[in-house]
Amino acid sequence: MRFSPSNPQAAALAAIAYATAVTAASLEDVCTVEYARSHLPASTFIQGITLDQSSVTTNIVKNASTSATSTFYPAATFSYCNLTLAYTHDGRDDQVLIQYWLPDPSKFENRYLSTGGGGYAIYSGAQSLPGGVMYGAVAGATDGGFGSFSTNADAAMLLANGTLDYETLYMFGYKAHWELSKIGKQLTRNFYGMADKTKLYSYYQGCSEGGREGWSQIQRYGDEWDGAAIGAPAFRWSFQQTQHLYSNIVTKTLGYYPPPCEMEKIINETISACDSLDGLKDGVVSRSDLCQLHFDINTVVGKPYYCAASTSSGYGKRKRQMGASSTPEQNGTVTAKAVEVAKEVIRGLRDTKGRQVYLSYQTAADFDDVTTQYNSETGKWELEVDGLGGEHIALLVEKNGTNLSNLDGVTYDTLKEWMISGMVEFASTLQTNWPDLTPFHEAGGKVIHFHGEADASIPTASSVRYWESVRSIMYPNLSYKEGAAALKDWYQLYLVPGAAHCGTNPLMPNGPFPQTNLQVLINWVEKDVKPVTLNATVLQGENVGENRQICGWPLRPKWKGNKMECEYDQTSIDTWHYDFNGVPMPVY
Ligand SMILES: *[C@@H]1O[C@H](CO)[C@@H](O)[C@H](O)[C@H]1NC(C)=O
Ligand SMILES: *[C@@H]1O[C@H](CO)[C@@H](O)[C@H](O)[C@H]1NC(C)=O
Ligand SMILES: *[C@@H]1O[C@H](CO)[C@@H](O)[C@H](O)[C@H]1NC(C)=O
Ligand SMILES: *[C@@H]1O[C@H](CO)[C@@H](O)[C@H](O)[C@H]1NC(C)=O
Ligand SMILES: *[C@@H]1O[C@H](CO)[C@@H](O)[C@H](O)[C@H]1NC(C)=O
Ligand SMILES: *[C@@H]1O[C@H](CO)[C@@H](O)[C@H](O)[C@H]1NC(C)=O
Ligand SMILES: *[C@@H]1O[C@H](CO)[C@@H](O)[C@H](O)[C@H]1NC(C)=O
Ligand SMILES: *[C@@H]1O[C@H](CO)[C@@H](O)[C@H](O)[C@H]1NC(C)=O
Ligand SMILES: *[C@@H]1O[C@H](CO)[C@@H](O)[C@H](O)[C@H]1NC(C)=O
Ligand SMILES: [Ca+2]
Repeated sequence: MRFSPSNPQAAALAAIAYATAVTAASLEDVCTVEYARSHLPASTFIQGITLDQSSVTTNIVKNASTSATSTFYPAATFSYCNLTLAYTHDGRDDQVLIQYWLPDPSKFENRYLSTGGGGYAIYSGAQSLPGGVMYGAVAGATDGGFGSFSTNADAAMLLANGTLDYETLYMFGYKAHWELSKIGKQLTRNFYGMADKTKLYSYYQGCSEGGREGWSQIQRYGDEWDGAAIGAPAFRWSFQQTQHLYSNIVTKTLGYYPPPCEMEKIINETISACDSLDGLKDGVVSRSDLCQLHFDINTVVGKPYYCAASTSSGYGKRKRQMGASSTPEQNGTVTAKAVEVAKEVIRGLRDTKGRQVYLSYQTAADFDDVTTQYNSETGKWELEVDGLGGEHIALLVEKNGTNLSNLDGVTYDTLKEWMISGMVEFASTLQTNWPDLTPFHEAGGKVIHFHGEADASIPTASSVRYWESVRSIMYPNLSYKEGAAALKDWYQLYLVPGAAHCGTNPLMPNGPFPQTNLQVLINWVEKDVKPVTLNATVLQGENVGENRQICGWPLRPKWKGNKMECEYDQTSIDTWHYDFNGVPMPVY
């Protein structure tokens, strides 16, 4: 974990010599293979790694632009140098590819940003990188050593049936990101000729698996980061991935496989009924807690639903699995059984003794994991194995494939066993819920952590639980309110009203999304502008472009005469907390 520049004195002298020259240089001057090679960190500056000087590629991209309705950054136009290179781990015949987008020297603002992936990807295409470059940051991404930028970790995870590739597991878990940022920061210093004493601000931005990757760094390498904007992290891995199968087991246990349209109707009715509980009738359930406390889903029984036949991959279909997605016309009335499925899913996994094992989605979130599949031969809706949940079991638990063909014999107790055994097995790699952030805090780090309140893929309460774990571990002697206030100085959690998984929600188009997180974070880190509410924007629908503010947890939004207040409501807060009395260990 140590490194030393090969010749720090020479580097410092050189830095001074060309510091002024570089900021005056054009992209054309610096975006060449020769310039890049001669400004790489020393090839062995990280113990155990050798940079491959001959692998460097560069190309200039001029006037790239982003749209005003992008999720993670606003509209901007910028030019950059796209630099790629490879390195190997000594003693291993591997190759890791890394990619950096370096802003025009005149636009560089002494910032570095690492970006992450989603699902089993450590790199989800170039969509994360603009967020750095537009703010004068060098933005980096890695392929994790999985084979190429378009190869995900799952494709490299299994060497043979029964044998995981543990290097891949650790690279995906946290190593690849540490290497990416170490190399990226030194490259940035060299490339722009920064003097050693000049501060290089280091940031992370990512959502979902990318959010887990971010926490993997903050938890382990606290002093490497000045700030992180992290959305809906896929952490507490073995619980999170296994819980994707919980909804399937609910339908199996109750013996009822609802047509997707029936579940969609339940959501639509829930949204209509709960919209106004937050004090503002805008089509957005900004208080899923009040919805849970005051809305009786049984009232939906008997309501007619209708969905036309469809062959497209529209709402209500499995979005993350391959294959045909045609559904027949669905016409009926909501059954008591479907409502039972909905209630059981929202309650979260309990074992057969009735003890709580894990948490679940918020009321008014889509029932994505419930999705059944239509059997055109029998004309019936049947059990479908959730893709992400099945993949975790097949790949990392059974270690012999990437999907699970069926859920025969699987019960609530099986899910519990998978969650707990995975907590042990992946504690040092994927679990990523270490709650002591002292090194990060002591180094002055800041986190903006956000999570859509209607997330249908990673339960919103999962983020609340982690925040609560950090609060109780780091401020054990403070009251809840005092601990929350202390945490707010450096770790802020925001639940985004109506938002889906790492994005906007078509069912609640008037909800806000915190598009400018990186700017807000930069202002906090570099100018000490501590957010009170989180800046957000409506990104779709009739109010597109309008500014909104999001309340910081544990405060909750409540409109009084069209004015939003952030209120403290203990009864609502309590609905977010679960007592996992079915798990014999603390689950952070
Ligand atoms: C980029 O935009 C600038 C400013 O609008 C313009 O002068 C320049 O010609 C553009 N370059 C390219 C390659 O499009
Ligand atoms: C960056 O460079 C890599 C390697 O040459 C290339 O595959 C990729 O398409 C480039 N990206 C852009 C945006 O130019
Ligand atoms: C594992 O076993 C399955 C079923 O026999 C087989 O289809 C698959 O190719 C094997 N995978 C590997 C990586 O050996
Ligand atoms: C639910 O609401 C959406 C959007 O408001 C609508 O498109 C959809 O048809 C509704 N679904 C059902 C089953 O009523
Ligand atoms: C749905 O079924 C009801 C009852 O059978 C029928 O009256 C109605 O016309 C059907 N609606 C559609 C759009 O098919
Ligand atoms: C994978 O392993 C599990 C547990 O050992 C076994 O039950 C299952 O049949 C195996 N599947 C394949 C495709 O080999
Ligand atoms: C499971 O994986 C196998 C091999 O990759 C593939 O042929 C099959 O279609 C997959 N099944 C599902 C349900 O995705
Ligand atoms: C909490 O209080 C106990 C007892 O006074 C003390 O030993 C401990 O160091 C305190 N912990 C922190 C984190 O301040
Ligand atoms: C806040 O968001 C608005 C758009 O909703 C944007 O114009 C403004 O620049 C943002 N503020 C910051 C600090 O990013
Ligand atoms: Ca509302």
